[in-house]
Amino acid sequence: MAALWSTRTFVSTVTRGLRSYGTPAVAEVVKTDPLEPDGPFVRTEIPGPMSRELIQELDTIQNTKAVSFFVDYQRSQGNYIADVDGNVLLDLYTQIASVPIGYNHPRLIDAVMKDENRATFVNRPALGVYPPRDFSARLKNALLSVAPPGLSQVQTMACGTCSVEHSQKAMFIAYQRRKRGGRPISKEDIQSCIEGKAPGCPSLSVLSFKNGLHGRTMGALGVTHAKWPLKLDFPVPDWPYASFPNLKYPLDQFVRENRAEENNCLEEVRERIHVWDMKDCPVAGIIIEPIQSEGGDNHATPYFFQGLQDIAQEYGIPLMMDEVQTGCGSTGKFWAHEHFNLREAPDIVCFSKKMLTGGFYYKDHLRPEEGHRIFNTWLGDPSKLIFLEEVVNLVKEEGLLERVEDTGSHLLCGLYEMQEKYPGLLSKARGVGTYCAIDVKDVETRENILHRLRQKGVNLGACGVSSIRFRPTLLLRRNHVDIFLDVFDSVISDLYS
Ligand code: PSZ
Repeated sequence: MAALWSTRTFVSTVTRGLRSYGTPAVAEVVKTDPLEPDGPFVRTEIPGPMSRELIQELDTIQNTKAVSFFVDYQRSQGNYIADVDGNVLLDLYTQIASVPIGYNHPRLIDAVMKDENRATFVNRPALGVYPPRDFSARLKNALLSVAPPGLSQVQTMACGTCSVEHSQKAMFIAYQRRKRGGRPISKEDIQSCIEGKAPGCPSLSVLSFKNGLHGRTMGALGVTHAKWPLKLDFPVPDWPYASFPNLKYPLDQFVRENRAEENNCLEEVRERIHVWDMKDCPVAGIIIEPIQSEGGDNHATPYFFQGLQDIAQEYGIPLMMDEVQTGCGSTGKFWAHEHFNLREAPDIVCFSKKMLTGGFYYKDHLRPEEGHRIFNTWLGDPSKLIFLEEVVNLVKEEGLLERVEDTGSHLLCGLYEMQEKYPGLLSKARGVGTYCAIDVKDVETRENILHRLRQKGVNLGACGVSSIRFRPTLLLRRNHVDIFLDVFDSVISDLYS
């Protein structure tokens, strides 16, 4: 039985340098992390017996329908996730895109062990009221040292949704402040807002894009237009959304068609702004993902984003880039919007996931004047800044952005070869850095492929209608990609025959 599930053979093929996807395979496994295993190891079905037992137990307490398998985090290392049944999988999905430098990275373990960090781990402050002495230094070292060019204000938050929600509030506050034109907040404003009525609670909206996902709280759901389980049964605000460009890939082969599509979408943005203005629910800001992620890894070109910034500026409203999933290096630039050559920085950039803390960078004009306006109890967690500082230092010291670019081009070449080899089944290989995806002919086949990949020691995720998406750590190397491509080829060839 064990032999049936074992994938060790793939590793030896790779290390002998027998395969080549576009570029020569490495002769030896280059170890990113000395503790990382040489390859996946599968000894049971996944989820295995222990996972199934734990799922059953948990199911008596909460709904477990989304659980894949139970994890042994102690034994997970680098790019490999270990489950409770003794299986070790190459993890190309990494906790829904949120592990920057692998499991149990020695630098993070060292940070936990340091005496001087103990108080930060043990005491969780209400950061807006009782910040620790080193808080500004930590913000500077961790967050501002990688701030998107042109943004120097930052607010931490607990998670991605929370960051989006509070960014929207920053936009609404700025919008109303401008509308008041210097007039102080009135008694009527204060009275009416407590009752949830105008003028204190104005009718305002945020424009977003079809298939976008920005989070699950009510304001974030107002700009989220993907996957029904997020929205069904909730009284979500009725805000405008425009179509996100539906481009043909590879982008450089369909420039003319794609330009026309992007122009149509930009026109739709203008039209939507106008319609909501007529409805007396003016658009106070625009939110967009640089690569639409949950919605299917949909890309748009710099032309589109530049055009969107022009529209935002024309209407005098902020443009907010949701980099919760794209941020922190996996596109080969620290922020995905840096690929767009925008005339100036977006007004707001939200982050979370690989950044380990949630939050948002913003321009000065979005800074609230009063205290307690963008506020909650914790406002994040400074212990996450300790980890982020290590991540940021590693990115710089080890040139991880260059590595992502190199590994990513190798991965994309491999995906192009696979779609050529299996036409009708695989299509639309696309990506920037290691932020890659490929489409499968239908959703059932996609689920089947993901299941079989897992049984052979590769953990991957889905997005959109029938796409597979890659969200590895920043430490992934070509030899990991080769391991994946071998497994992928064997899974697909089984299905194709
Ligand atoms: O089902 C879900 O709630 C999921 S699955 C993946 C996500 C959410 N991604 C989170 C996300 C994101 O991708 C973007 C672009 N913006 C905001 C969010 C929300 O972040 P969290 O989940 O940290 O609240």
